[in-house]
Amino acid sequence: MKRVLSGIQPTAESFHLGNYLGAVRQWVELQKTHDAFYCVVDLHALTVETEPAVLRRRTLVAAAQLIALGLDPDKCTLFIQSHVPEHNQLGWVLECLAGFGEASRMTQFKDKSQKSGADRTVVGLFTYPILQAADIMLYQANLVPVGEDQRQHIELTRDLGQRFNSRYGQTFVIPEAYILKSAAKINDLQDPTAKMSKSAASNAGVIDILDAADINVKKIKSAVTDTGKEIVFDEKNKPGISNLLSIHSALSGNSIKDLENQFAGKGYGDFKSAVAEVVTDFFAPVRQKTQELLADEAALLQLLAVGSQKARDVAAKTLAQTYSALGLVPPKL
Ligand code: AQP
Repeated sequence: MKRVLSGIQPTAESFHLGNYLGAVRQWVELQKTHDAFYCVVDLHALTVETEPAVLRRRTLVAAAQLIALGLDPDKCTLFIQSHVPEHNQLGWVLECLAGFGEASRMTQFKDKSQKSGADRTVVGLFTYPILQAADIMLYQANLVPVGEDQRQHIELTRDLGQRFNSRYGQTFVIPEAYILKSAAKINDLQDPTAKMSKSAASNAGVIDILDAADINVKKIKSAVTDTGKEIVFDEKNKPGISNLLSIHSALSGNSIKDLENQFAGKGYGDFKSAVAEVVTDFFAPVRQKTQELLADEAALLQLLAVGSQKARDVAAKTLAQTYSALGLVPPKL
């Protein structure tokens, strides 16, 4: 079975619709056909200053939410990144292989550091794609299911893996990004030309999965649409309606063509109500299941402990091979 690895940051009280459609939904499918490793990347979350109690809560909420969204700890290896110290160890090795110039070209770093200014940008934000490369290669992953915004980071991972292999001998599997076109990028409801993102200036265009139904209904009903009346998919001229069509289609399973036919002659109001219903119906059971899992923290931690042990078994092997290839002297046992 081919191996899959992906991670998600516990940097919000809930995942948003973009995280689910761009990434987690693929994770659920891939666990059926692949040897899948999924982690809550809490070390990456340290690139944003967070209260310890908040980080702790968000990490557990993230893990519970992943299970509620369909990850089955019996079918995949689900763990918390900081439980596997090999991530940091391989991260350092890759930092010593990555060029300053190539790390500087990461557009996510450029965008985020520009927003907060150089003095408030930590070095960890700069090196985060390299730690991410370590997250992936530690498990010799073949595929990395992510949203479109992560494509450049996967390219960096491939470059680092190829460089290591050609300098020190075949050590790493070179992974490929697994990005589904249909939901590669879900956009903000208030600014449908920008990706839905938890760090958007306003939360009004972000659908948080764990929010109460009435909040999300209100957000969808106030989504920015376009002039005109037709409900047709046209990303260039009708980005708002196109985004809502993508969301409806992804969650309901109806094709965009079917939806266009179904809503021919109807108004934006009717269409938004239908999108709101699809979204709230889809996520109501997820919210409930997340709450149930969080209510028994000991059981949740036990599930994660099993996952970390499985992850460490693989990670330790890759790290030992890497150190040996580099000429680092192993300790005498
Ligand atoms: N809008 C999106 N459409 C499709 N996929 C998306 N992803 C994020 N936003 C969208 C995918 O979600 C996964 C988790 O990524 P993460 O843990 O790095 O979360 P994130 O990228 O930090 O989420 P945000 O909201 O995009 O955060 P900021 O604002 O900090 O950049 C990834 O696979 C990502 O592609």
